[in-house]
Amino acid sequence: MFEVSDDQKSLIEMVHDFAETRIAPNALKWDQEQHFPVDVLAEAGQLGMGGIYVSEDHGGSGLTRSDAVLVFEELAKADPTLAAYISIHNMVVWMVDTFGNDEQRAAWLPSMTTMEDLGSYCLTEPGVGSDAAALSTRARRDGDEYVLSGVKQFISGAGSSALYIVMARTADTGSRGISAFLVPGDAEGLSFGPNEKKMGWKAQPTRQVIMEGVRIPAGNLLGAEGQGFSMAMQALNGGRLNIGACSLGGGQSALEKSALYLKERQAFGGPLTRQEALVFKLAEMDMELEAARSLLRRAAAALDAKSPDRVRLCAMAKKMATDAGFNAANNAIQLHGGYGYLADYGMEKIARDLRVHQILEGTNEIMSLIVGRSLLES
Ligand code: FAD
Ligand code: 2MC
Repeated sequence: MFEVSDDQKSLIEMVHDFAETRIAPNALKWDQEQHFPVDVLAEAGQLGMGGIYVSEDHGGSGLTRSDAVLVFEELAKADPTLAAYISIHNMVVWMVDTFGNDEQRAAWLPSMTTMEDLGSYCLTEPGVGSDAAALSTRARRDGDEYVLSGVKQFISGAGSSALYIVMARTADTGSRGISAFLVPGDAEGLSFGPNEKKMGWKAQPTRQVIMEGVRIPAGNLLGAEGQGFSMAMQALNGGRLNIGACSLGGGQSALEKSALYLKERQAFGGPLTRQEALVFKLAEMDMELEAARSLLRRAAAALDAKSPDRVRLCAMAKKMATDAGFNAANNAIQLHGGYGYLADYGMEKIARDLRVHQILEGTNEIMSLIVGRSLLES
């Protein structure tokens, strides 16, 4: 189950070559300049990364979740920020492919699988994050249109995306009163807040999405009324795996750079690798990452197989992988001493980027809530 097949090795090699040449050399600059490289995303799209698990019939790559986590780990070794945005885009594209009708697929998939058009996933609101089923954005049916009003908070890619999947309330019946809508970026009444100033993820925009009487055709409803929460959660299961994979990629890169650094750095009459305490620290980072990787691949296989325990496993894997990745990056700063704190060495960027993975796509406390609830279910 945990062996990487020959096809997967070729996939990793392809992603590695792209990430090493097109992302890694620029990642620090994009972070410092807060530049969202949409041209490089379009190149990723040309290589099939805009619709990783969209069926080939609809212009996707037709890969599995088990393949996808390999792709995201490899991309994140070069830049967790860009890798994570590509994951969010894939959540959106997957929702259109899985829950959309022929017309919706034809309208959006050709330009989104190539990443000429980008997507944003809009669940969180200023007053509602973890308790997502309490959202209050409204969608009111008016003839053959819906009218959307409300504000979405922390939306990744907002302002640059062509398509916003917006979860909005169509009935006051809790999670079952939520529907999902395809809102084009140029819809009248749609506007965006300023780009948030953040600790990390600086190379992708995070903005409010503001809807003031946005009118969209009734045909832009995704699936049926009342199915929006379920569809949004299903998309998050895979998103959580990918975010975990991005943390493993960032953490692995921090570990490898730390091992090289300790070999080179001289102190007390020799390289720092002579200090067993530091080698033990490397070993601990390696063990935590490897354990989380095993769990993540198990969870990805469960999602591919639609196993009954997939939600629990995806939640477990998200928490363990994002914790392991952040701990590795934080330890890497320590192992680099003062240089770890300098931007040019890249360690502090990895830690800043991975920190938010413990918060978004469901906080790690919410992951514990999901796992805990599953334990108590009879
Ligand atoms: P809250 O829900 O207010 O939580 C505050 C604290 O309380 C947290 O520590 C939380 O774990 C804890 N807590 C809450 N409830 C419980 C409980 N029942 N038990 C134990 N602890 C609890 N959202 C989108 O929809 N789309 C995006 O593209 C997107 N991108 C993001 C990008 C960034 C950079 C950031 C920072 C966030 C993004 N988010 C996005 C939002 C993100 O998913 C939320 O921030 C997250 O779900 C937490 O919600 P909150 O911030 O409202 O925190
Ligand atoms: N997969 C499939 N279905 C799910 C699911 C999942 N992961 N989680 C919940 N559901 C279903 C659940 O089965 C139930 O279905 P039904 O109505 O048929 O019984 C329904 O959704 C409601 O679930 P709950 O009864 O568990 O609802 P509750 O409100 O108690 O808890 C909770 C839901 C806390 C698990 C959910 O709100 C949650 O995951 N919160 C975290 C929010 C989050 O992850 N936000 C991320 C935003 S995106 C982001 O950050 C990005 C960077 C893109």
